[in-house]
Amino acid sequence: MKRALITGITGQDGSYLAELLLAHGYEVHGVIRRASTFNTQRIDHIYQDPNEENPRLRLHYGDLASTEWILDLIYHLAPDEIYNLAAQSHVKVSFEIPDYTGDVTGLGTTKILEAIRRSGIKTKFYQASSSEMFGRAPAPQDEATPFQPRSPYAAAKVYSYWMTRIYREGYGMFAANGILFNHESPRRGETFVTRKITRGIAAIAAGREQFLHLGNLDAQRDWGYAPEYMEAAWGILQQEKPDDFVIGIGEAHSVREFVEEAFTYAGLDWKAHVKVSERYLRPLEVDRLVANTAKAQKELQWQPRIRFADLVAIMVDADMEVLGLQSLGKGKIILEEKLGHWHQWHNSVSKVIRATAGRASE
Ligand code: NAP
Ligand code: F7E
Repeated sequence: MKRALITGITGQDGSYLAELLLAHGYEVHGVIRRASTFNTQRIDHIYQDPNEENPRLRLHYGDLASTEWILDLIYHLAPDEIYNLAAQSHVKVSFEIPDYTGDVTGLGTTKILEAIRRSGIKTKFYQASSSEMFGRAPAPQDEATPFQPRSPYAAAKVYSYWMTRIYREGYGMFAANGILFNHESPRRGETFVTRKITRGIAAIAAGREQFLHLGNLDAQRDWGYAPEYMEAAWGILQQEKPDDFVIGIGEAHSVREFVEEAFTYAGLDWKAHVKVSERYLRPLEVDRLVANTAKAQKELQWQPRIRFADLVAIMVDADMEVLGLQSLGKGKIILEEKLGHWHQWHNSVSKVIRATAGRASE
């Protein structure tokens, strides 16, 4: 049985990756942070009692801001695969806490790479790199596009990207970067724009709110569906040789288009409900990101199946259901038609959406 270690298992991606690896028969270990409030809502449905015999999911405390746990854990577990998904991942927040973001999103990666090297174990390492690294670089962006980061978050990810390559080329480690463009889902953090919009729509439909306050509506992103991006992340570590891959849809939409599509799907007029507020603008913006995924299509045989309108329907449906409203139900059908058994509405969406209801702001 293969053994994997996931940092950031409580996040959007970590929770889907854990489900995927369990479905593939892995023993999965996840790193969680000690918190005074619950931070495991996204994985509670797959939690296994550690007192049971041979649980296939096990959790360990650790924080990338410190080092004392990493070497021990990696040495004793000797996982076949390590996925480094932990990060302070919010771009706007990274302007407010730039040094912490550098510590965790940047230096955190080096701590893991160095622990792998010192432990002497043979493992495959995946680094969650980001399209934000491309920043101002003209679209479309591919593996050869030079990075022009526009935020402390992006700069920290560029550092992690290069440390991953340095350990690969310098020490012959299997260390690979997945350069993932924006990917979303009903488990997306509530302060990222897509989820903020779909939660806002549900609150308006329920009569709880009248307005949704957003920032820059002109920015364009290449938005895909998170579960199938985790299929790509897994595929990157199944290659014979470590390499770097761009993963995205290859199609850009503005925030305004997302708003229009989502409000229209819910039968609402966005112009009556959306207000633009300077509060959500950033000191620097990334205007347009579009993936060129030719390499991933050829070498990983990876193709996105969920398109823009599908993603919007899935997310609006889920947030309607979170508030106990009747959804249009297209999302469930889309998953049945396009995704595998490991990720269906009943086993992956319904079980989690209620637990992730939170508070929207940034
Ligand atoms: P997310 O939902 O924000 O999850 C981040 C995870 O990192 C959470 O499990 C969080 O734990 C953990 N974490 C944060 N600070 C930590 C620390 N100091 N020590 C240990 N763990 C810490 O992010 P995501 O959307 O799943 O993204 C996963 C990874 O891919 C991130 O590295 C992100 O930067 C990168 N990425 C994301 C996208 C995207 O569009 N989603 C695109 C490209 C790259 P808590 O639950 O305790 O907060
Ligand atoms: O912003 C604009 C905002 O915060 C998208 C992270 O997962 O993807 C994510 O970073 C766009 C930006 O994602 C609001 O200015 C307008 O142009 O959803 P976001 P992001 O910054 O693209 C990359 C690939 C990552 O790696 C990151 O970890 O939407 N926008 N109004 C807004 N954004 C937010 N958050 N809130 C607003 O009210």
